[in-house]
Amino acid sequence: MDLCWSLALLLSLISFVLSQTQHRRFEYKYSFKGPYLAQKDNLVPFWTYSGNAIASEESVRITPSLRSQKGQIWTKNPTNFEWWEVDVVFRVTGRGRIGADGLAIWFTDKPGVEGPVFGSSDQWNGLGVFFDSFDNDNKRNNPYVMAMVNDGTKVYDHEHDGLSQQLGGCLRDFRNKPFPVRAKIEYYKNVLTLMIHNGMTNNEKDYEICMRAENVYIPPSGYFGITAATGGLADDHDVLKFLVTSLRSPEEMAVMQANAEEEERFRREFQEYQEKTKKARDEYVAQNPDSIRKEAEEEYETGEQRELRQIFQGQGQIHDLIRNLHAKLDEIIGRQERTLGLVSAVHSGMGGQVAPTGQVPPAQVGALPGDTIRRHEVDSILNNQRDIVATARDIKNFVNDIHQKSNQLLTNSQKPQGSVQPVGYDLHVTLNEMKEGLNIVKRDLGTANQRLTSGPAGGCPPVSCVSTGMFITFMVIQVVLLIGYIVYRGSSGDSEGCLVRWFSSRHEHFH
Ligand SMILES: [Ca+2]
Ligand SMILES: [Ca+2]
Repeated sequence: MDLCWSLALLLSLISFVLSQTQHRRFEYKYSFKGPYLAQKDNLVPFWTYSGNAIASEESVRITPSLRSQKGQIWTKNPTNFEWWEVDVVFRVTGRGRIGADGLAIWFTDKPGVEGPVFGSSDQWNGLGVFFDSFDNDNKRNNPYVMAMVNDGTKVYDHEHDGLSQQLGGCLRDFRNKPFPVRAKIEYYKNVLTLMIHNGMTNNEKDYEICMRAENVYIPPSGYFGITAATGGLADDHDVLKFLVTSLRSPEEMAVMQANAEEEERFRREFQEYQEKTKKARDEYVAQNPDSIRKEAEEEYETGEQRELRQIFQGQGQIHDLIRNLHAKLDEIIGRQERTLGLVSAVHSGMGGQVAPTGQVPPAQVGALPGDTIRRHEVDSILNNQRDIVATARDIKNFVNDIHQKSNQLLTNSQKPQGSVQPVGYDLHVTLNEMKEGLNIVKRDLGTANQRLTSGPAGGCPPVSCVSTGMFITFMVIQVVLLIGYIVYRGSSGDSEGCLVRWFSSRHEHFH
């Protein structure tokens, strides 16, 4: 019986997981990407472009960076799937610190025509995702990315950058990035999600969520488009890739699989299309060998480009490190919260049992991890703090002293040279010092004298003292000897030098 239940549970779990996984298919008829984006007739397969847009092999320049330009590119056919994901890779570049006006990605019931909303017509029916470069309402909140749904009645509030009309959005600087910026828009089961890759790294996974909204209703079938406009200020708006993936729920897939021929036909067509494109590309290269050379040249970089690349690589590494740190910090915070939860659980358990209010908890509780700091620890911390405060005060006094002295020195050095004042001051100080020194000597002598008179020996200590009579006798003998020696050396000359030498040697000896 138990086995039956677990099996049933497992099966329901599997069916739940399956119901959540969507079937994805790349829709090449609603996409474009390089190389060989625009073919030799300058047309983009399955797309039409107009206005100031220019298609090249690598990208579609929706507007060049010239004033008052408008460009559009729209799919030729409406979609035959309800849910989808669009991945748009683009660059907005301009020489100005501020750019204008911006770029819009559309999904509407019919293709737009040239108009006031980022190059397309107003009062559309469907979704618009705007990359608004210019701050019209001067709220310092641009470049801004936002999504707006319109049922064909609303007029876009250009003056306030559509702030009150948006479904959601985020502040992102998408201009002048080292790598292309990417936007991923997913519309699945009436949930709209917008993810932005800010173009600071070359890592395709660096998407961040910009907005998400539920209960979003737009036409089930429509046209994809991308338009742009410039104003008084201008940017290049270049789209490198526009990739559409259809998303089908397992129920829809079940219906589709019943019609397996349809799927097989799509697969065959896509294969043929890829082969045809490759052939056309090869032909083009055969006719224009210069294009290959140009690509090879682009592999070389100038010193400036290299420096920039290195800076961005370094920045990318820092970015990665910060992200790792962030993850670790989150982990630590998680652990801490778990620990705190455990501790509070233990605490509340103990509190209920042994620590009634108003009573000192027993010592046992002190051993628990949730215990607070104890009295003697508090005392020791307080004592330490007092010591630190006292030391700090000493240091402060010392510093004040030094400050005063240095001030004195400074005032002295600032006084004009040649005046009598500094000399007088020095003299004064020296005199004072001498006076003080003399005082110290006097005091020391006084103390020594006192000690001698009050000492237990009374007079001379018995060993090292010589009586006055003995000393005088010794001196007399020495003088006599000295005179005798001088008389003796007088005849041989140079008595003076010898006398000095002898005297100094005696002197040392005496000491
Ligand atoms: Ca604007
Ligand atoms: Ca604004």
